[in-house]
Amino acid sequence: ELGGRKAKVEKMFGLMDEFLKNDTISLQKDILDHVEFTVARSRFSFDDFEAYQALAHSVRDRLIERWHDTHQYFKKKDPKRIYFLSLEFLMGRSLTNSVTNLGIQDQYADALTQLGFDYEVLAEQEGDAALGNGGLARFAACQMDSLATLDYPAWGYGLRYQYGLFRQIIVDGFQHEQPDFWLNFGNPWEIERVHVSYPVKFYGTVEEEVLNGKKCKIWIPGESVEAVAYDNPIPGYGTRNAINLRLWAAKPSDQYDMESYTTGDYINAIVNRQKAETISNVLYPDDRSYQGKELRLKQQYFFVSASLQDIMRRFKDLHRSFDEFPEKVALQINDTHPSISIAEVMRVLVDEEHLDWSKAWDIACRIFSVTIHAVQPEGLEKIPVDLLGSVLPRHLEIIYEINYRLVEELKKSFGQDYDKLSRMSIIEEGAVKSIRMANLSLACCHTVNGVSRVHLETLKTRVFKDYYELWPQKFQCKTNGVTQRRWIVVSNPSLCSIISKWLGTEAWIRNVDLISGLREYAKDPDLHTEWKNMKRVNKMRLAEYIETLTSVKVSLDAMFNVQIKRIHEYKRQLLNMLGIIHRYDCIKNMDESDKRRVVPRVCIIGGKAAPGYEVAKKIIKLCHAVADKVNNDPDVGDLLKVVFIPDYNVSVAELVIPGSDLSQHLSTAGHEASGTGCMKFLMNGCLLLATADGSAVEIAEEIGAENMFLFGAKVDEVPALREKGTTLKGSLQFARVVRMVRDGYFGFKDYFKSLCDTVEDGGDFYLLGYDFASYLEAQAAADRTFVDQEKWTQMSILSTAGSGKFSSDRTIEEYAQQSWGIEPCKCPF
Ligand code: GPV
Repeated sequence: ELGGRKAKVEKMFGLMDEFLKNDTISLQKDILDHVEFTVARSRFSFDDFEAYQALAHSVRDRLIERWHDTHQYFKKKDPKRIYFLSLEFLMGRSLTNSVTNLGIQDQYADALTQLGFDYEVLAEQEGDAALGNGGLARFAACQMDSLATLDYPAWGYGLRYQYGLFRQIIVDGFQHEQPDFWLNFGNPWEIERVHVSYPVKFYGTVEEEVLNGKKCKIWIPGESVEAVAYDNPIPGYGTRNAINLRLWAAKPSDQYDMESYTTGDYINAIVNRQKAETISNVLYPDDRSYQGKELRLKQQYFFVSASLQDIMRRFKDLHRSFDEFPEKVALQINDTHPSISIAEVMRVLVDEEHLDWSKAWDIACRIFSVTIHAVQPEGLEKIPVDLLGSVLPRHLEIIYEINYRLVEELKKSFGQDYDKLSRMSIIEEGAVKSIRMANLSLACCHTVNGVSRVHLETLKTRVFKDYYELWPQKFQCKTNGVTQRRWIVVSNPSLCSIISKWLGTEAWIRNVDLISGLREYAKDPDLHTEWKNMKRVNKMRLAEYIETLTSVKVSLDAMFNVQIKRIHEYKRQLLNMLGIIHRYDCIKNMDESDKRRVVPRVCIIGGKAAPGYEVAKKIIKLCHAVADKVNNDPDVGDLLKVVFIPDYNVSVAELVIPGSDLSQHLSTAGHEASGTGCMKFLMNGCLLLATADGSAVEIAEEIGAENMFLFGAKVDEVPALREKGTTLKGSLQFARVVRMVRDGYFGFKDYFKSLCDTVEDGGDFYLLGYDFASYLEAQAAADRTFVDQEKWTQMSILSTAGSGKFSSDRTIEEYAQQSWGIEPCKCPF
């Protein structure tokens, strides 16, 4: 029997190439089949969206083929696997990325042209998968691409939200949020796995039981919800490997409410059952603020519990004893959001597998590593004890036990230093007694990763100082990266061709270090010509997009100056706005001959404000108010345009970044853990105007500080500057522009008052006033350079050439070697 099955498997592998051909005719046939049988339209009449759906399904088939092969192979080899747990993944669109990674872009483009369709137009039909907020979530997506491309045996686990990040619409310059019901028209990129489902329990009580003469605890849960798997294949580039991103959706379970069915309240019983689905309904749209909400905790535990059941089932299929668990399993927790998994692993090992506590703890400590993305101690997640005790009573007990043992151990090192012990404790005493999820992670994880060198320093010296002194070896720097597949190959095909042509190879797409080979040609006039043409075409595309969305016409000769990211006070979009106002004010006071020396600028801003974040929303309104005034002022003309791009998301970024000349990264030093947007701009040859914060410090090392525009207070100057507080005076220029806003020069005087207050009157926590002069100087330097197009182009080439370090491939290699201890497992077919 076994021999028979083996022969069958061999036969299947042998037939592999027989399936799904990629020549033009086969692709056309597949697309038309999907038009008829999947989309159920007649092949004689279907529109662009239906064509996109059919196209997507034909790509999906090819993904599934590789994905099956990869998992069959992983199963055969049984390597140590990395499981990447994240509450957020910002995948964006899948079509072009998948086709590119499968390596059949030209074939598809031909096939579609012959059918009378345009590949690019169809690609535009796809909506974004926006199951995340910002950098943290997009970074998770980039890491998945690198894990697949580098052939690592990896799984991603997350939540399948029905509603992704809200859509931003702008009405009279104000942000409004609309639900993103992204699944309305179906999602061809996921595979519903009705048979892969697990019960997830909540509430209830903990009871004591005697088992084999030993006392043990058992959890009698009060509610059960079913987690159903939805699989999203992630193809690698230049490999047959395709890994899996498994997202869980909540469905009602038929356990536990049988009672109501028999008592006759049939309708209510069904309505109540349906409430289970709310767990995976909606993504929390607040970047980095923790409010101790029950639903949020349930989301975290729901996806963690389902994922761990899945991981343990897979492990038990092949292994008998949990002794081998750490040799086969690495669990990465993305920020503290999934850290309840530590308590869950302990619960399963101790309560269900009946391991000794110390044995179980030893296993837990060998499998977990965590990456922290926060900078501020106040930004760390805390869960009120009462809440945790009600939703997960057994987990609360387990956390108390972990903490008890932790504190006993800490006493050995620190004696009776109670201040220290209480800082390091997992339990925070106080008005609201809470669980510090970061401390739970620190106590257990073998590795605690920072996302840039500056960030790791902050973790060591400020945020987790006590823990660093105790366990310095746990702390590691893994500077973030982004995938050049999406951020160059897919979103900037002309740049991609230029790089391949000048390097004489496409190998940089998998081995991005080669990109430094461009340095040699940084002064080559032929390369300059190609480079400038590429930029011009990308700017043209962006200009069209801007005009369609905002009706503002922009000049392609202007410098496109861009700031796109979530709106936050620390990211200082307000500094950008005040700089724009200053520029406007200068132009207004110029005579015609002065004006001729002004470098024309298009200032592009995009980003979402968390729905409850008032200051951020006022900044968005200020952008619009300033834009209204400036764009309609005949004194200004093309010298200055201000554009707010609504509903910023991944696919908007793919369009905007390649068309930018200058990008701005203005966080007050010490506040941006890393920043990853800057890396995408860097790869695309956009110059950076930035503070020496997060990864910008490392970018300056790679490309040379002279090739970017750095400004502002340094990380180690900030605390002292803050101390000085009220005595710190911003420049006269700063006072003047803030006054313009206060006086209602842009209207909405009362509305903007509190916004102005945040940077004046002794406030100005983020030091806008202090940094203003140096910001203007950096902007002036950018102007001077832009006039010298040769110099600018050279800096632009050197930016791309120096971007190699900032590939997520490098980041993932570091994680694989330093944190996870995993090896590639490349599907040979
Ligand atoms: I904490 N980040 C985020 O997007 N959301 C969060 O809740 C938190 C951090 C970001 C950081 O702000 C960026 O500096 C960083 O580049 C990114 O996470 C990825 O590490």
